[in-house]
Amino acid sequence: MGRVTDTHAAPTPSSFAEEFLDELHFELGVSRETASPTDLYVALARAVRRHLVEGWFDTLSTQLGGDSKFVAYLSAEYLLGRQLENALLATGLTEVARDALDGLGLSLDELSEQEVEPGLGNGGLGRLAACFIDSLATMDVPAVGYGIRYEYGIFRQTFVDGRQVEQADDWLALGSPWEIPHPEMAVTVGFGGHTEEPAGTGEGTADGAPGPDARQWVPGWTVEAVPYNYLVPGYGTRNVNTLRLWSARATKAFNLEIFNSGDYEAAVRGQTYAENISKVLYPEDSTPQGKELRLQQQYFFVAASLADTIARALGDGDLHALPDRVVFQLNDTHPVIAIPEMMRLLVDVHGLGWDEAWDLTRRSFNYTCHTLLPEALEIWSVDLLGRLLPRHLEIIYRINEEFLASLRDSGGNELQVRRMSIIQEQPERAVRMAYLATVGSTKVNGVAALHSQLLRDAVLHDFSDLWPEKFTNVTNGITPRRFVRLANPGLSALLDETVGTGWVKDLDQLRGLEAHAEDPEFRRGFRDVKAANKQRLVDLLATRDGLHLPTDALYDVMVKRLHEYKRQMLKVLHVVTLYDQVRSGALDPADVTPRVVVFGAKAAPGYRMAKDIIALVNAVAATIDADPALAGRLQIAFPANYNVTLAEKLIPAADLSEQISLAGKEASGTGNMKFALNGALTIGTLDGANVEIRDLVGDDNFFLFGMTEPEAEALGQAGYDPGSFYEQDPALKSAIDLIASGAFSHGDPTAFESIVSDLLWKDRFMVLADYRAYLDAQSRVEAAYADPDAWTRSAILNVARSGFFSSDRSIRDYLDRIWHAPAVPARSNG
Ligand code: DL6
Repeated sequence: MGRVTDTHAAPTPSSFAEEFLDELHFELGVSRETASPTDLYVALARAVRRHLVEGWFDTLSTQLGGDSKFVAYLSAEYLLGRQLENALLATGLTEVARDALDGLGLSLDELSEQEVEPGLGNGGLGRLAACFIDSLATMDVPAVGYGIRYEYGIFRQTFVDGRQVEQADDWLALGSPWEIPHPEMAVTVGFGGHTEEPAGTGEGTADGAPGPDARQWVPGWTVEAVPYNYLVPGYGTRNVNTLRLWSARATKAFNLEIFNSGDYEAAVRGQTYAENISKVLYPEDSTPQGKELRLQQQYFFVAASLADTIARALGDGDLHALPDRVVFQLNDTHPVIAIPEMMRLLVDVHGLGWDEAWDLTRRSFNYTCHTLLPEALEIWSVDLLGRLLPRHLEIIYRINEEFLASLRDSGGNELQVRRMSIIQEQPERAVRMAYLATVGSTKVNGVAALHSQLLRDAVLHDFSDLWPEKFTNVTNGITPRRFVRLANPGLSALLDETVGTGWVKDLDQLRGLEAHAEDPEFRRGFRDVKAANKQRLVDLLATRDGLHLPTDALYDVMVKRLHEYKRQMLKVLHVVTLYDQVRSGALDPADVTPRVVVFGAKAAPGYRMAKDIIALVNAVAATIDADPALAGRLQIAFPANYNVTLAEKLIPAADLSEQISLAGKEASGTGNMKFALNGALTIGTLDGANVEIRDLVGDDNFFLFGMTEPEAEALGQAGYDPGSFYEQDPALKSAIDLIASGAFSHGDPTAFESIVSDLLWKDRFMVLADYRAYLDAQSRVEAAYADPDAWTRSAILNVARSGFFSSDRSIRDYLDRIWHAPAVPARSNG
């Protein structure tokens, strides 16, 4: 299903070819003969974008004309993936474009390969934001995604001697045909300076006098935030929403002043400093970066977005209508500085009284928490905050003072007051951003049922005792457009034939597949799709990474950021154990289920242990490759630079999805959903959304293992001793000893010492405690895989029962439980 965007005649291959050539000749200024593949891709992208613009104008005029409420989604990350195929799908132009290009002797598929994906996110959190804006557009919800246009996205990963080496992701080197810059709409953002008594600046008060609680912030320096619009087309609708990413530019006044003084070098330095703000994405996903620049980034995009939002929602209208016209969703703590910024705008700029402003602010904001790791809860030292955002710090102090006073008034004791204070005192005075978000929001949600429960019971437990009604859950979801319709055309065709085409917008319709799980003919078709997807992957990895892989094997896939809590190490120990057993003669290679273990993972550049684990995976891969005994039986494939584009090829080929984090550590996971929806069976712990996946797909169609969260917690409390697990399990001992012996490092026993000693003496995420259960579960996998019919039945049921994990459902839940913003379908003005 596409749409005819224009009121003009629907494009034909020949009219589209004309538009394409028009772009190439007149916009890019190159001839067909001299055009490079990139030129051709850019011209194609721009020709496709033309067909989004009219729907976008209609959406804007519909949404801005009425008195609808809109969602302002504030996220420091959007991991968008490639845009071209998605835009073609949304406009219904895929075949037209293909035919048009064919006619010119060009290939759509080849040109699509030219696109460099915008990697403006680290992992799950950023990809979730991308899925959400897709669903919001598809469901006609007035919404703007706000974020940062990083000049360099997530680093490109290469391996040198098996170790990760990072390269800058210069994704804008050849320009981006998808963005529309609006330098004329730049917003000025201040930093530093001091605060003082205001002198008659209350713009919002009738007489221009400052409001009663106002202070005047005199920033020390400013930058301009230039908006770049990205069009976000809905699927099967005229609606095209906006993603607005901000880019930093030095202010003209700033430059001019120094230029006039003749100090050109200083001018350039100043410009560089200002523009650094949107230069690079912080390559972290679960540890805070105590970097000033990071805080600058956060405030930069939040301040610009709030100014933009207020203008959009209210124009010159009444500020008191704010919560009825806009709802802000804080995607994790990165944008939480928006809360004091909103207070500053209302109190200092618009002259409202503090209480009134606080009421409006609290009613407008909501906060999503995405973590359970204490070290991932952002804090900012008051020193830094005071230096960079002095007025915001004052506001935070007052919010805290009033909050703590209310706690005391309602009988809270001093211990409780100290625990709940937004300001931590030790080891340094710092602002706890998750607490600020909780106090300043109407609703706080976790991202899977278990996660939301653990937020209530542990991470934010004092707050949930105080305000039980504030806490809710919205389980994450993924867009079926990108992750099934585009990524898995074979499965999509089978689904269309079997349940009709409505599933793309209403994923619950996949339930209709259940009846076919018993049909041998359907199973055969389903198996053929999987086999074709494996072939597609094998071909890709041969050209992309020079890997030679069999298709006739169990594809066992673990792709996600490299983090100890996700436990890639457990997977490594499984592979090492198989290798060890074959090597020692305990296992006949003929009894090993042919298996390709695929890893995909980036490690944060400063995360030593994660990088060591990457090196170990590559070392084990090389050793196994070199051993003829395992040829055709066991192989590790670790393609470098795992990203959205690669995920779209890997996930549809997978048989087994590895979701093996220590229970109680993965907030949700979204890869787990993508795999299930593409017919992979999960081997997993009761962690994050695995719990809901298992409930829905059925215990028989999921390989469960490992401790539960309470069991892991209890083991930790009792004093976890990994060494005792090592001593008691000969296979485990032998696998670890093999790594320690240098068998994977050319005899060098020191190469992986850090990993071995951490496992034996610390093992924070209890890899050793879950090892035996994991191996047993892998034996169950092998037994099940030996019966292709039963396996396929389970895989089909995974697909049929995963409709719940559509991000459309997540958005419906946000709308019902948090946002209360009705859909407003775009009206055609043509
Ligand atoms: O909610 C999206 C995604 C979850 O699926 C993952 O489980 C979780 O680890 C991830 N969280 C982060 C945390 N970043 N910070 N802070 O990336 O969110």
